Amino acid sequence: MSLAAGVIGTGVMGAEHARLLREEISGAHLAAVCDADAGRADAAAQGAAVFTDALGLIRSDKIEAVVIASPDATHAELALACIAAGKPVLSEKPIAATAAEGLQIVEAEASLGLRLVTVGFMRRFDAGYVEMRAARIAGQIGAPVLLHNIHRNVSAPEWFTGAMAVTNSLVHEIDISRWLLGSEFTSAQVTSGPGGDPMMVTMQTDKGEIVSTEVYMNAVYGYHVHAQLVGRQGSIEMAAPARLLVNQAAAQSFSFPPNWVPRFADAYRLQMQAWVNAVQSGGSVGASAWDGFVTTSIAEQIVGVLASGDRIGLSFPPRPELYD
Ligand code: ISE
Repeated sequence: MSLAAGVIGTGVMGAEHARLLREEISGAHLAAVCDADAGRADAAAQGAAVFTDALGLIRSDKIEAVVIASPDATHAELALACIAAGKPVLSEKPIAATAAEGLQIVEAEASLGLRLVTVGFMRRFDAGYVEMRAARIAGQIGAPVLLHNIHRNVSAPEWFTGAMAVTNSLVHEIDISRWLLGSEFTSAQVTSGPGGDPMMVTMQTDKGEIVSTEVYMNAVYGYHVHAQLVGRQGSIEMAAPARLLVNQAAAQSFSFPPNWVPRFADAYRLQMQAWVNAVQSGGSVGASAWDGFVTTSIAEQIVGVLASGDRIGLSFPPRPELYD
C-alpha cells in the first residue's frame, strides 16, 4: 500500500519535499499539503488535498505520515502533535528552536517507547559523506585525529546574525561530524570575524578528535561544502562537487552550485526514499530525535559563548534507552 504523506509548509524545502513525493519516491504519495499561502499550497499540491491548519493535517485520518518544512519556530509543536497522533514524521532541521523544546520531543518519544521522529539532516545520505564514514569504519586511514569542515554560502541577508549561522548552518556540521566520527562532542570554542561572519569553530570529541568548522555566510563565489577526515594513516576528503570539468582558455574549471538544494538534491531524494521505506517496514532511519536534540543543545551552548569567545565544556542530560 502506498503511504499517504502530508507536507506542512511549501516554501523552498517544503515544495521540494512535495515534488519528491509526487514524482520520485516509490511506496508513498503526496496526499496533502498545508500552507497559509493558498497559491503556494496549490502549486505544491498539484491535485493533493490542501489544508490551512497544520494540526488538522496531522490529525486527518487520510494522512499516515508527515513531513514538516514550516518555519523553524513551529517544528517542535508540530513534531509533538505527530507523536501524540502516533504518526511518523520527517522534520526539517532544527528539531526545535530551543534545546528545552527538543528535549520535550525526546521525552515524548521515550515515554511512548517508539521512535517516530526523523530529523532531516540530509547530509547523512550524501554519497561523499557516506563513503567517508564507511572508510573510517573500515579503518582505511587509521584512527581519526582531525576533521576539517568548510561551509560557505553565497550570501546571507543583512539581518542574518552570527547566532543564526550557528543555529541554521553550523548545525549541519555538528550533526554530520558526530555521525562521521561516531563520537560525542565535549567542548567548543568560536573565533568570529566582524559581525560574526566568517566564524571558525573548534570542537573536541570524547575520543580526543579535533573538529574544525569554517562557517562563511557571504563567500560570494558559490555554495561550497567540504570535509577532510585525517587519520593516523592517511586522510580522505571530498572531491569537487561537480560531474563535469571544463577545459578552456588554458585552464580547467568546474561550477559551484548556487545553494544547498542542487548540491544535496540526491541526498534529499535518498533521505525521503529511506524514510518512506523505514516507515513502511516499521523501522527508523536518519538522525533521531536524540540526535536533533543534541545538535540543538550544542548550538545553543555555543551561542552562549559567541560574544566572549570562551571555550565551553558541553553537557547533556542522560540519553534514554530508546536511542541506544
Ligand atoms: C540552510 O538553512 C541549510 O539548511 C543549508 O543546508 C545550509 O548549508 C545553509 O547554510 C543554511 O542556511
